[in-house]
Amino acid sequence: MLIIGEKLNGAIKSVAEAIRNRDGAFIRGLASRQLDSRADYLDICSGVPEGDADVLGWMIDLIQTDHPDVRFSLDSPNPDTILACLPLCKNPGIINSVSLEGDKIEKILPAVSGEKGWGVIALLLDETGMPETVEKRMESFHRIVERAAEIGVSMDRLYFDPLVFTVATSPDSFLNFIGASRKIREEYPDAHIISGLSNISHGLPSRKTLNHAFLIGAMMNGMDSAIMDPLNRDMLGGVYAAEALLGIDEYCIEYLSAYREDLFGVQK
Ligand code: THG
Repeated sequence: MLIIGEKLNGAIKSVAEAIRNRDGAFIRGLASRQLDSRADYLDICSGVPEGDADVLGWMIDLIQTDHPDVRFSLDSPNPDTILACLPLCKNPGIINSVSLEGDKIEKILPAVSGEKGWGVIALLLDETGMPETVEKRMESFHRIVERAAEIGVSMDRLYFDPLVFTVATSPDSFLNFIGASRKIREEYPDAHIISGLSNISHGLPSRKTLNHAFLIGAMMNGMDSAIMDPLNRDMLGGVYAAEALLGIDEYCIEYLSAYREDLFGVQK
């Protein structure tokens, strides 16, 4: 499972404050802790419309100084921000995200087609707004696959986010998510499927309980990457446990090694 650490996001109050004060030590600490908890990529999102690219550029420089091998997930609604940050990254990362909304796909896919190693998260979203059915998601999926092929971005570089809404008001939310995941996997067995874990529980109490159930359920139905909090020990444990159950962690080697490193935070 590809783990994208979600913590460096201006939507989190303490991070917003650190960004406002340009508190480098706070940002560097969060980066190091997530990498120690086996995050493969660090999502960075400023959470502000003004000076978005400056904030991300500041974070990239800070974190790369400590961790020259770090890979970023550039998370911005503004394609120009993403394009401005791309050349600042020493290592190929992931773009978060494109969709069929606006001109993102047309701006970003051509720019990354020649950039070796860069991945792209593609939301299964079109001009008509949030998808309510599996069919709508699949329509977007096929259009994105086709456009990416024309531009020269291969399937293995795309991470499809089927989108999930809170189960508080969308009772079919999870079922639609896994419905789309399964169909994608039927058509392309190696396709990458990704999601954030927190939208499912919006407006409900004990969100981590639902997020955890979502993580396991989604993994059992083809999700192979997630934007998540690797510092949440239960959640990280869930990743390793699900991989062991799915038989993709042969002899539980990764599970055992994470346990030995005390990444699950349980008593030995
Ligand atoms: N898909 C894509 N990108 C995304 C999302 C997605 N980017 C944003 C979001 N969803 C994922 N990022 C976050 C970042 C922070 C939190 C939730 C989602 C958050 N974190 C809590 C905190 O740090 O305080 C802790 C949560 C926990 O302990 O589990 O709320 O869906 N493509």
